[in-house]
Amino acid sequence: MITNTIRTVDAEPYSFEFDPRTCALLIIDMQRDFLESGGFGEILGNDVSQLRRTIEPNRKLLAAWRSLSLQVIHTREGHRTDLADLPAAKRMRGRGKRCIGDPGPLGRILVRGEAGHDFIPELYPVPGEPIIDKPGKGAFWATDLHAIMQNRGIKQLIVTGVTTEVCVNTTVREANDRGYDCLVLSDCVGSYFPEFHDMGLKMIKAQGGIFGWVADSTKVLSALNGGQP
Ligand code: TIU
Repeated sequence: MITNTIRTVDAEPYSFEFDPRTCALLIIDMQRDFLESGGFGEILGNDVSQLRRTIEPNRKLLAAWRSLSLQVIHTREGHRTDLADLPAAKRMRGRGKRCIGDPGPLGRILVRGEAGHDFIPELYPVPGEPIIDKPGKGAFWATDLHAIMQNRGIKQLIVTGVTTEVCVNTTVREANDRGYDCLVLSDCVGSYFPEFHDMGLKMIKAQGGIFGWVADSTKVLSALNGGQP
């Protein structure tokens, strides 16, 4: 049974305090298209193994969060089967042989309902955890995330998922401008580019936490456990 006791996470640039009842775990785009061979990420020329180190810390954190019946929200990047919500600019970007909507080893690339669009099995949502289907990089744009957060009394987010400098950073910036606090977990977010990952985290916590806070998941687990590791 979780209480309204304020928890304190040892974070940068300073401690992150949260009320577990009004702080949701937001897991961004842990989809087969980004984390498995044959998906969108690999088709763009990336090494998906760079992202797979995030799976185990996310799995542990999600298990702890669920065991306390705290709020979890999952997001997925993808498009309608008719691609009516896919801007031509996004489709053509990269000038690759295969584009979003084309067939690939995991089905049509980044299209809703296809195998690659689905969540990785290790972090599959359970009933009661909202799934936000987003057509863009940010989780607030063209989605009902803000309404769901308001309806559920969510004031703060602990953010994990992929990729650090693309969908995670875009979402944190969107959340910041809507008045939400974000704590981003360094071991639970990942990029295909280690240097972008490092800089993506620095951009969040610089200037007194211009967009939010950064810590690793062990610090959150310890805060949930009353300060014990
Ligand atoms: N390409 C890349 O790094 N990311 C994306 O396209 N989407 C997300 O970050 N989810």
